[in-house]
Amino acid sequence: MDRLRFVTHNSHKFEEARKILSRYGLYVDWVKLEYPEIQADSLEEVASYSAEWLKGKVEPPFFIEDAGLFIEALNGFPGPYSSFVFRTIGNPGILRLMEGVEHRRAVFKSVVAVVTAVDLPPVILTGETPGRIATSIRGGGWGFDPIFEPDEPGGLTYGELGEAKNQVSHRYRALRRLGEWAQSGAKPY
Ligand code: ITT
Repeated sequence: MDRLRFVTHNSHKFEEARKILSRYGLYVDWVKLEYPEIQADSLEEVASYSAEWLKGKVEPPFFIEDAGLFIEALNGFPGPYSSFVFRTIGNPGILRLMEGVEHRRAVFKSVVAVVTAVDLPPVILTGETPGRIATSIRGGGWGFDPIFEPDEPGGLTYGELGEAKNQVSHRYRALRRLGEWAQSGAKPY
């Protein structure tokens, strides 16, 4: 496999995935399509359902990716509801919820569901980047980038990291598994 489709309506996600997977010799075609996302407690469930729904509509091999920001002090909120929360209260709203909160640990998760054939279940690959919620909006980027500080390299938000985000991000950690799998021809782990 040296070419596959990424179904997403988010151009930032596509651009990051394109760059990450090119390191593994994988070429990614963008299918800009909206698909239904169920409400569930885990990103894995949401991604599996969406991948099944897309079978027969998009030609395999293709993948989708569902991401979420899980904030410890908020018991994992917004998690699978990250998209809705970003659209409604946004970064200023998250920072307001975290006002005066000392414990700022959070993890950004990525779940990739790969469909290689319509008669096979999607392969689920996950990636996690631990970090913390910044106390102010810092740097550019998109989405939660300016408020999430990954532990590595430390002290900088995704937004301040710029291109270096793709060396440590949750998306990189999930997609490198896809890249290594495609390169080796072995079963994904
Ligand atoms: P899809 O079409 O691929 O579903 P989406 O924008 O709905 O694109 P997700 O549901 O995966 O993406 O992401 C949930 C929210 O988390 C979304 O609103 C983004 O703003 C945010 N997000 C996801 N990945 C991010 C990243 O790498 N940096 C900053 N914010 C991110």
